[in-house]
Amino acid sequence: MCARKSPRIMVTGAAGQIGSELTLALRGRYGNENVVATGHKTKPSPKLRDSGPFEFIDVTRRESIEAVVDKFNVDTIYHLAAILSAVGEEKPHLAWDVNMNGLYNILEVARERQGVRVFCPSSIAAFGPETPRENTPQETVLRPKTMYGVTKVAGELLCDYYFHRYGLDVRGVRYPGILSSETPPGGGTTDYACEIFYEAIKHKRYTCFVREDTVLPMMYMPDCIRGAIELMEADLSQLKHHADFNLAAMSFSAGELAAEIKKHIPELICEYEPDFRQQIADSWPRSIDDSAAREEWGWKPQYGLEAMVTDMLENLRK
Ligand code: AKB
Repeated sequence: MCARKSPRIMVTGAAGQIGSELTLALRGRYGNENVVATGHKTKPSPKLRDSGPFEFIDVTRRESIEAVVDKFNVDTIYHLAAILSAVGEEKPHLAWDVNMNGLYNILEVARERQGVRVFCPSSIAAFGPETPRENTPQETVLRPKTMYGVTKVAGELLCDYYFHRYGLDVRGVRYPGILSSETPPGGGTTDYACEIFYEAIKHKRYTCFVREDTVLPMMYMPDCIRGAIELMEADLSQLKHHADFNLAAMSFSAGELAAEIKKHIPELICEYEPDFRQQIADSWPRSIDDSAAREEWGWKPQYGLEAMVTDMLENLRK
């Protein structure tokens, strides 16, 4: 029996919250030398830098993507480089440039080389205030009110266009807020759910920038990574959707999260001072129907609130 050829992977945004852990998981699965991590300005952690190739690129410049894809003979791109919702509201032009022109360049580089596959995450930010907020369906109103959300909807449509028009195998999920202990998130609305852990351990006090009763869908990093890899390994012929799979794991309010952490750190004091991010959070779903992902490629989350909090605190204390 001949061994299956390992994919040759490039990860953009590899120094970011998801990228840093996804790159290591991909290297563990497919071999260190088969996964090239790329970043823009953020310096890679020693773990990332020393475990395999790392290159600096700017996704808004197509030549810089092409150089790495050709140098490493890349056949699969996990495109994570993006500006998130909160920074996107402060810098909407930058968000459009990085998220839209960056994605367009990635898709064009993949199209021109034929056979290059792409993973591009979307987000719950693709939804808006007119979308049903409970158990948000796969097929529903997509009228986001943030620039980040606009780029996510347009990105989903662009990816689907490339699939139907050029046969490009491009896949993606609508991620909820992601919780992780390795690299802090930056510039998102769901960042409070990570920040509270760091502050609870360091200062036993946290001022949360959304109201206590704010409920959002969330996911723990091991599920987030498994979701990306499982979708990319799924049989294409089984997929009816491509770049827009709803994906869910758990939903909780900021107050419920603080209460769960307090079970481990009883001295924790959490206060609530909502800022401009409250309005963004209020425009997003509270829970997600991910039955299409379950049916088409067998998605099943493993972590709920309790298990995630226990594991996060254990990792952060290490
Ligand atoms: C953000 O808060 O902007 C992101 C997201 C939900 O896509 N974490």
